[in-house]
Amino acid sequence: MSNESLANLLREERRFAPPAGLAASANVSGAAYAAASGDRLAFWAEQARRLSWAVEPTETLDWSRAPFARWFADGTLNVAYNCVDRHVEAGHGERVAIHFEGEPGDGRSITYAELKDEVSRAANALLALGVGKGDRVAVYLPMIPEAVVAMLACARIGATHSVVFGGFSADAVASRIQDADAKLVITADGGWRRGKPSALKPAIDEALERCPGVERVLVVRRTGQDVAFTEGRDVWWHELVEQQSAEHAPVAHEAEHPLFILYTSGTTGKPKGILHTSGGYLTQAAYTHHAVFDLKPETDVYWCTADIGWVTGHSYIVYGPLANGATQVIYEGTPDTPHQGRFWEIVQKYGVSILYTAPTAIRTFMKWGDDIPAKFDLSSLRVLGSVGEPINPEAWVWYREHIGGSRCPIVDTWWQTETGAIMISPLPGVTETKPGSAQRPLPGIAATVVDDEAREVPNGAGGYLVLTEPWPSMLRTVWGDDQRYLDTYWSRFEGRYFAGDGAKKDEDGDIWLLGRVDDVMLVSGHNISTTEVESALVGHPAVAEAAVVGAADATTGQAIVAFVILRGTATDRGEALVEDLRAHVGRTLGPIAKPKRVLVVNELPKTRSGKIMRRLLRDVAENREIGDVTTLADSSVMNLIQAQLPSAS
Ligand code: 6R9
Repeated sequence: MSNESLANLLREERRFAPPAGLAASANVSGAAYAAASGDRLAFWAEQARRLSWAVEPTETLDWSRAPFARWFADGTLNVAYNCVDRHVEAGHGERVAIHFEGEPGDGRSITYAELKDEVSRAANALLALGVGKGDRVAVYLPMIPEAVVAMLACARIGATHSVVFGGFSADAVASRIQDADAKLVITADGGWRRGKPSALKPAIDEALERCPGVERVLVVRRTGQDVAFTEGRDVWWHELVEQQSAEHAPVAHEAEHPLFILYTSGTTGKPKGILHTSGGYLTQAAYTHHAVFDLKPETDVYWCTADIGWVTGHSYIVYGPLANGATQVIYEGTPDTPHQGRFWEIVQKYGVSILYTAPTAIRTFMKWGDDIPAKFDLSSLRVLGSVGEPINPEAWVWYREHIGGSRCPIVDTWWQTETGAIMISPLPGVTETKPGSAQRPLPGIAATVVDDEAREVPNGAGGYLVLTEPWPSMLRTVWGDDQRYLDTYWSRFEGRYFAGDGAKKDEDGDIWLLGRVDDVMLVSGHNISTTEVESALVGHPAVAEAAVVGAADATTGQAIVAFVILRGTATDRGEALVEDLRAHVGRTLGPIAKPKRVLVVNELPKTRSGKIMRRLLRDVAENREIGDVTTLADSSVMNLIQAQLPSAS
């Protein structure tokens, strides 16, 4: 990727200062940057003190076997104690930890005292099933409180959890169970999605035909569907867990004890089991949740809409918020059930003050129309977050105006399963925000943009995003495959972690993410970022969502093909609009970025965490057979898209 080709194609001049009130009482001020860069390790040692340690660490970082890191290695702690018990001991037992909202409209509120009892019972149940420290437990559950309880129960006894998306197939679950060599699976009969019970247990039954290492299956009853039960193997959660004692004394584990494995799909090959450990991970999850969302645990109601099967659910539903004693909402279902205002109804009902969601959701809400959120009282909101993909400036501005009432700061948070916690983001009381930019590495984090030869690019230029110093919540390895850890993350640029994302620095040195480098297009010798062309398209009033890919082209090497979803309000949907969109991109970014083809579709292929799978669109654009669709949220989408297209050109 050459420097000039990624340089400032898109000009975004809008700026938003932090609200004065928030700035005056923010958890973290601008002074944190200087304090942390003065002595990064001392900064993290101080952040580690937010946690309760059984043995306080005296070492901060051991980097002697770089890039294999050890953080706080001589300390010991219990992660579940930090997330639950200590809040009860501090007198906050009556505070609500979780407001659970089921999709059918059922729900319950669980206090920290109740959560402590439930986690203790579940920990005792795991022990009764023969699970112990160091064993792996696979969790395949819908978005229900038992998912949180199951993860914390594992953490409490030192078992390592591996959560698998409830939407994944039996094949995907089987390969993950085998790779982690899990002994126990925790699942449910099913969960509610789009008004219907969707089954989970049959996928486990099928997967386990290939997983002889699994001894027991613990099954939560959620939907009441009929399920097959294997005698001697399967046991109901409500029968086993409910009969356990609510007393369980937490034992401290080493800071580097494996807390969880989480598989990233990757584009090719076998999924990678990303390994996270305890003390460093929890330190950074807790610190970033405190700093980036400005959480005030006594008054805020926090809601992260991610699925527990995604890293965002791990760090910003379970570990970060609970370590900080937050009150949060957990919602089981989809945003359009039973109506397209469900999210806003939930914000109004619980008085949500901090909302963390994904650009894909925001663009969907834009498509549904401004009038839907306008029907609800969203005045409780004070901080808005975004994660998962670059957020297009128009979607950012829409989020600010229509959800945030033009008063809430937006934090666009860049991070990865591998980084464990947020790395680059504005701070809501400090940063003057720019729509579409994640802006600046957080205090204690070192990131930059380099060119092909690993040289740091000057302001105004683009290249590859790298992390230049180790951080507490970094992955420790790829489970069972140290070589793959080295090859994937540490071999492209010596001594630097390569994130796989393209990025540019603007004139102020702020970072703009440009999408995965695998997705960058090469048109007549120019590198063009998918993100920038998509943002230009979403900047047109008729467009709600866009995905662009480079398709092989005899003349230009690759040609830009754009798939667009129109807003509900768009009236013209024909040839004239397509021409207008091409011209609009040409005007915004320059003629080189003009899509050769623009195809209007109703759906885009996305993973369950909301990322567009451009690889599949490339298959369509190049008239190839569609590749592996197993990680799609809805695998029928590709058929729909193909049926909608004009016969291949
Ligand atoms: C947390 C999460 C990681 C990849 C990452 C990047 C993209 C995430 C982003 C973003 C631009 C943001 N990504 N947040 N791109 N701006 N704010 O999403 O983890 O599922 O492992 O994905 O997501 O491409 O490399 P994960």
